[in-house]
Amino acid sequence: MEVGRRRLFFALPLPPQLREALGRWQGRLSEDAGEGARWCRPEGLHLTLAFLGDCPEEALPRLGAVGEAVAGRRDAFALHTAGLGGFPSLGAARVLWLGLEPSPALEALAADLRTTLGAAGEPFEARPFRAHLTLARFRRIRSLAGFPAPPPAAFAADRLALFESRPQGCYTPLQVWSLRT
Ligand code: 2AM
Repeated sequence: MEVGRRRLFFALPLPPQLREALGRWQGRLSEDAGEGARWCRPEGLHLTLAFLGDCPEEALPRLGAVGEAVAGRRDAFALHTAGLGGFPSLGAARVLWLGLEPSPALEALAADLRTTLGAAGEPFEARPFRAHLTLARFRRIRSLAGFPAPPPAAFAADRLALFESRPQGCYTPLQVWSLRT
């Protein structure tokens, strides 16, 4: 990446209890997953809403204004984890993720954020929003169909964050805004 550029994305940070529970589950499953699995660090687990990619340093204040505006008009809501899924599929996966029960509030938040980014002229990855929590990536495509899912959990979606993606899969929130309570 060029000097002065940062790899950024907007996401919901997960509460510590859920990150810890998912980290314990990752630890139990890591032996069964065999070679070539890269488990996402529990401290950086997140739900991506909009992926921005490499951005110039000067974009940070503008992106901060977008995050602040969107968070300031959206109410916090509850989310519920669902079953495991994979990209491209659970039977032939390069990415293992945890799904979420359908949430109109989550869809509305992602749509508001993306519309606001578009109106501000900030480019983002245009792939349709598909809510998931990535747990692991695999060097080779493999079937994960037999994997036991983590127990279902409810958590509060009450913060929006601008994250930076750093080398070695390290995801760090740079700015965090509370949703309305
Ligand atoms: P993923 O976990 O499903 O790959 C940081 O890379 C975050 O942004 C990850 O959660 C990643 O989703 C998401 N993301 C979305 N589009 C991306 C892209 N084109 N390249 C890298 N990450 C992307």
